Amino acid sequence: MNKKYTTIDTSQPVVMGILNVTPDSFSDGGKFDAVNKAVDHACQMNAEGAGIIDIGGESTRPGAEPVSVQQEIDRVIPVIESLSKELNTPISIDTSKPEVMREAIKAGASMVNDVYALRAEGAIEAVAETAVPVCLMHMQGEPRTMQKEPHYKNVITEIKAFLLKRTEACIQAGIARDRIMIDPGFGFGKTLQHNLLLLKHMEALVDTGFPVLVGVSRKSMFGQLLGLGVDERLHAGLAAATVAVMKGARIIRTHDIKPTVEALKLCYSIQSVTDDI
Ligand code: YH5
Repeated sequence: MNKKYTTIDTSQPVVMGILNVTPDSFSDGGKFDAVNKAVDHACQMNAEGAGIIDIGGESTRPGAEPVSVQQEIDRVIPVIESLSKELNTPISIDTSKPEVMREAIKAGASMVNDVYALRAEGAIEAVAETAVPVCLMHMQGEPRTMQKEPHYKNVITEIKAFLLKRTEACIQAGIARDRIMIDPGFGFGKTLQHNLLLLKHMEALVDTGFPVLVGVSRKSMFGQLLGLGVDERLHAGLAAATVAVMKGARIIRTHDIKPTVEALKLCYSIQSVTDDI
């Protein structure tokens, strides 16, 4: 088996571009059209400075219904095959299913992004068999019902403990420590207050030493806070991403590449400017 080590360079903050290949996103002109549109969108995100392209074929939005393994494979694999020929940018597969992880990596994906933190049966093994990095995300409950009544005694310590437990399980299974990233999972079983606390106390996750990935782009926390529709949340999302990165988060998952690249360049410039006094 090819165990070529793939790593994501997080020495500078990285933008991860979201590429949804669910039928509602790219389907008006049939299957080939859908693949072409997805590939074009990824190329544009790459040109705007995305360092990772995150491809997902399963909607994990609150209230979404599950899809089958075959449906997910049919949606994502043609896009990954085509993109991995066209781009050098790392491709991440956003899935919880071990079969999809395996097929995606075979097709050229070089990272796994799992909102279930590899808790599905066989998922840890699927990643351990390969050499790709993985992002472990926290979620309370499951997508269909998670926003009904999110509850924590202490949102920060509980999420940190969950993520550390998952990193330990991964390391036990043979996934090297330096292949693991963590993510508090904004909006996944969290109220507005929980999401704000996670931003306020981002350092607690950064302190674990694992690179922290943050996904706030267009999420409903901004709708709740500001009364804005999904297309009106760019500025708040940039502010939240900026706060997260200034507190040490390293990867921002977003729909809006160019503005996020610009904001993160500012963050990195502030973090790395030398004091001459
Ligand atoms: C994440 O945070 N999120 S899918 C609801 C929205 C807007 C966007 C309009 N996958 C994350 O992006 N993976 C998703 O309201 C993720 N971290 C990681 N690692 C949800 C999403 C969204 C949901």
